[in-house]
Amino acid sequence: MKNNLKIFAALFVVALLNSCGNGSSSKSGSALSSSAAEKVYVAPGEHDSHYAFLSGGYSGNLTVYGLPSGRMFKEIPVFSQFPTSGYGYSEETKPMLNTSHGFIPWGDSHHPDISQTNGEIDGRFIFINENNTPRIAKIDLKTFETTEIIEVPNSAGNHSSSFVTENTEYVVAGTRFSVPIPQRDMPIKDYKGNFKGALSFISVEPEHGHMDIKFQVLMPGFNYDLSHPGRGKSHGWFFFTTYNTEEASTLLEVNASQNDKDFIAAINWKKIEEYVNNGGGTMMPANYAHNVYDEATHTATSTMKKEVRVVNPSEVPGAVYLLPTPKSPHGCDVDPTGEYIVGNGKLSANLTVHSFTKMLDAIENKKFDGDAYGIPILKFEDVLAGSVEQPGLGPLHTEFDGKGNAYTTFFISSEVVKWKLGTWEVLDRKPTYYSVGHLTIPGGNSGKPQGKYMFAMNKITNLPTGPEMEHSAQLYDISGDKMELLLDFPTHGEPHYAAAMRADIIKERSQKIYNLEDNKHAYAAKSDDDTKVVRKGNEVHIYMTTIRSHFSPDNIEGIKVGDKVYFHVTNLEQDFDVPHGFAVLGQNTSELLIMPGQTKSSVWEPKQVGVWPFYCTDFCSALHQEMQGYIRVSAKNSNTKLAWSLGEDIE
Ligand code: RUQ
Ligand code: CUA
Repeated sequence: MKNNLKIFAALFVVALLNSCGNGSSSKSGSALSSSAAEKVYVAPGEHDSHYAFLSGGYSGNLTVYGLPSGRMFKEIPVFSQFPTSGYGYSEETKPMLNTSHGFIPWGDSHHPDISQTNGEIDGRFIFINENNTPRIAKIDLKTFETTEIIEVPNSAGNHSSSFVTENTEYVVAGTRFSVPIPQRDMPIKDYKGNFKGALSFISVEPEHGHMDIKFQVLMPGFNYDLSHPGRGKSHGWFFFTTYNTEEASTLLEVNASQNDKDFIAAINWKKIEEYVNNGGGTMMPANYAHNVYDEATHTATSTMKKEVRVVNPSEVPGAVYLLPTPKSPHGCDVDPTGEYIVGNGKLSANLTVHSFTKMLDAIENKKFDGDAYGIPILKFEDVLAGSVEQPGLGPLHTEFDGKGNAYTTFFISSEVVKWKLGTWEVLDRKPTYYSVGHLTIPGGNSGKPQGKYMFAMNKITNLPTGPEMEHSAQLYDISGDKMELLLDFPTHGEPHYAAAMRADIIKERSQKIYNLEDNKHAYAAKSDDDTKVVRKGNEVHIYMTTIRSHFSPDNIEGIKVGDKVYFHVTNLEQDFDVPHGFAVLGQNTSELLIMPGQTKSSVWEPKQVGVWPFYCTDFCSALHQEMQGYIRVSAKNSNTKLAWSLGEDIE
C-alpha cells in the first residue's frame, strides 16, 4: 500500500492539514475516557469475545489478535520462514515454500478471508494471498497451521485476492499486474493490447478444503486491484476493481490517472463454471507448485502442476461486463444483501455505489456503451445506485454492519466515515491515527456481519521505536449511532485487510494435541525403545524422543565432519501445552518447536570437530534446564564408532 503514498503525493498538503486536525481532536476525544477503557478490559484468565486475523503484509504471515483487548495471541507463519516454530526450516515444512521459482523464504500477504457456509462465516479455514510470487494459502483454524499453498500461474502481484464465495465454492485470486500470457521475452513498450490479466477461480473441495485452480479468466491488460463476491441475490457473480485501464507501462502515477473512469469488472462465475463443466476453456501449459501439509505424517509435499484451464471472456457471451467507476478505484465492496457494489475511487470526490438490480436490467436491455476488447461496457448512469457526496478524501475500503450502514476509510483525510445505504447520507465521522488503509467488521465479507466492533488499520503509527515503527490499529465500538474510539493497538508487519469473527466457534474446535498413535511420520519414534541412530553413507538419521525432562538418546558419538545429520524429534507428551524445543550448536537452520505427538526434523552439517551440546528451547518443566545432551563430532577419517545412549556411558 506504500504505492498509495506516491499516488497521493500531489495531495500531500491537504493530508498534512487534515492529519494535524485529527491528531488534536483524537487526543481530547473519547479514547481517554474510563468507560472506553472498561469496554476493552479483559480480566486475567478471561477470554476475548472475538478473534481478529490480521495480514502481516511484508512479514508474509498472519497475526492473531483478541478483541476487544487488542492483545496479540499468535503469529501464524504462512509465506515466510519462521524460526519461532521452525516453519520453513524443518524438513517437513520446507516443501510448503516451494514454487516454480524455487524455494522462496518470504512473501507479502494482504487479504485474509474466513471460509463460509450459506453466506455466514464458519471458522473452518482462513485463506490468504501472497502478492509477490502469486500464491494462495489455506490455514486450518483447528490447528492454526498453514496446511496448503497453491501457486497461481499467469498472475503477477496477486492482489485482488483471496476472497471467498458464500459457500466457499471458490477462493478468488486476481492479478494486479498484467503480464504476457504465456510469459515470454517481448518489449515492455508493447504492453498495450498484448498483456493480459488473469482472474483465477480456485475451487475448494467442501470436506477437506483441498484447493485446485478450476479456471482462469484472461481479461484485458488492466490492473485488477481488489475484489469481492456477490452474495444473496448477486451470489454467482464476482466484482473486481480495475485501474490503469489506460494500459500504461511507465510513470503510472500520471499515466494511469488519465481516464475519468476505470471499471469494475463483473464476472458471472456460475456461467463460466457451467461452460467449463461442459468441457469449455482451453488447457494451457503451465508450471506451478501445489504444496500440501499432511497432518498424519506431519509432513508437507510439493507437486508441480503442468496445466491450467483458461477461458477468454469472448467464449462465454453474457458472463463478463464492465461498470464504469470513477477514478482509479481501490476497494470493491459488496453489501450484505448483495445489492450494492461500492467502488472506492481513490482520486474521486464522491463515493460511487452501483446497483446489482440495475446492472441486470441494463444487461437484459442490452444498454451498452461500446466495449473494451469485446467486453460490453454498461452506461454509468444505468448502473448507478447513488453516490455519497464528498464524504472525505482518498476512499479506500468499505465494510458493512448488517444494519444498513456502511463504513469507509479515507486515507488522505485519515478518517472512517459512516454512511447510510440507500439514502447515501453521511451519519458520522471519526479520525484515525494516521492514514488508514483497510478496516474490518467481524464477518465483514459475508451476508451476516457480526456488529459491535470495527477496527481500522493504519499505515503509520506514533509508537516511538526508532525510524522503523510498527503500524497500528484502532478499535471502535459501532453498536451505537456514533462510532466510539476505544483503543489503539500495535500491529506487526503491514496489516492490509483482516478477517475477524466471534471467538466461540473457533475456540470449541481448537485442537489440543496430536495423537501419538496416529503419527505416521516416516521417522517417528513412538517410545524410548524406538530411538536409534542409523548411518547411510554420510547421512545420519537420529530417531529421537522428548519427554519431560530428557532427550533420548542424550549422548551420541560417531558423527563425522562432512556428515549430514538429521535429527528426527518426536514429542511423546500427550498433555496440552507441553511443546519441547530442539537446538544444536552451529545449526544452520532454526530450532524446532515440537507439539505433543508430533515429529519434526532438522538437518545439521557439523563443520568442526568437537563435543557439541543440544538442548530444549522451550521452558517445559522445573527441570527444563536439565533437558540437554551431547553429540561428539570426529574427524572425517576417524574410526569412532556410531553409538548412542541414555542414562549410561558410551564405552
Ligand atoms: S490493500 S489499503 Cu493491499 Cu488491500 Cu488497500
Ligand atoms: Cu523440554 Cu524444555
